Amino acid sequence: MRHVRLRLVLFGMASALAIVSTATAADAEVIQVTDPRGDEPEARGDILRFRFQHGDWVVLTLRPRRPANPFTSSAWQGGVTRVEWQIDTNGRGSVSGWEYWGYMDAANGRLRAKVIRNGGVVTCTARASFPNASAYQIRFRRSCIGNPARIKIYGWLLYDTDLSNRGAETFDRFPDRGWSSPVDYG
Ligand SMILES: [Ca+2]
Ligand SMILES: [Ca+2]
Repeated sequence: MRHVRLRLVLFGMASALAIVSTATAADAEVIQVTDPRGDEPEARGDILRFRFQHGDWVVLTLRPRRPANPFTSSAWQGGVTRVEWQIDTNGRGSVSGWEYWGYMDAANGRLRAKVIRNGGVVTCTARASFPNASAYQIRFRRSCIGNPARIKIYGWLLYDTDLSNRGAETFDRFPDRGWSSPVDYG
């Protein structure tokens, strides 16, 4: 009897795991793209990979060649280091035709992130993080950008190499030109 119950528990766990992995695949389309190594010579400003996930939560992640801890590094905390993501939600994407943008920067030992509608209205405070001490990430609910069917994105990483010198920030764009492939809500 005890063994039967244990098997049922295990079976139940396996089913739950299967559902979780199916749900993850079905709920969000994800694209992962590489960015050229060295198109920005400064390693801390050079994006190697970016990832967009479009489920009930939109999760935007990019990985630089050499991460700088945004909670502690002076380039983030004292400088103008930041990531910006331009977001097209209506598919009419001329590069200037974005409907929303999001950013991540840092000050006072904290990370900050917001989503803003073209025109300047803040629609959400996003959650910023530094996952695995290797990537910069923001996440926000899909409703912050009007629950679109698909999104396209481009953006950039600015890294402040000299806090005493205004304008001394690196620039790496992702993708290098135009928009990303569309990312459907799945
Ligand atoms: Ca790059
Ligand atoms: Ca690039």
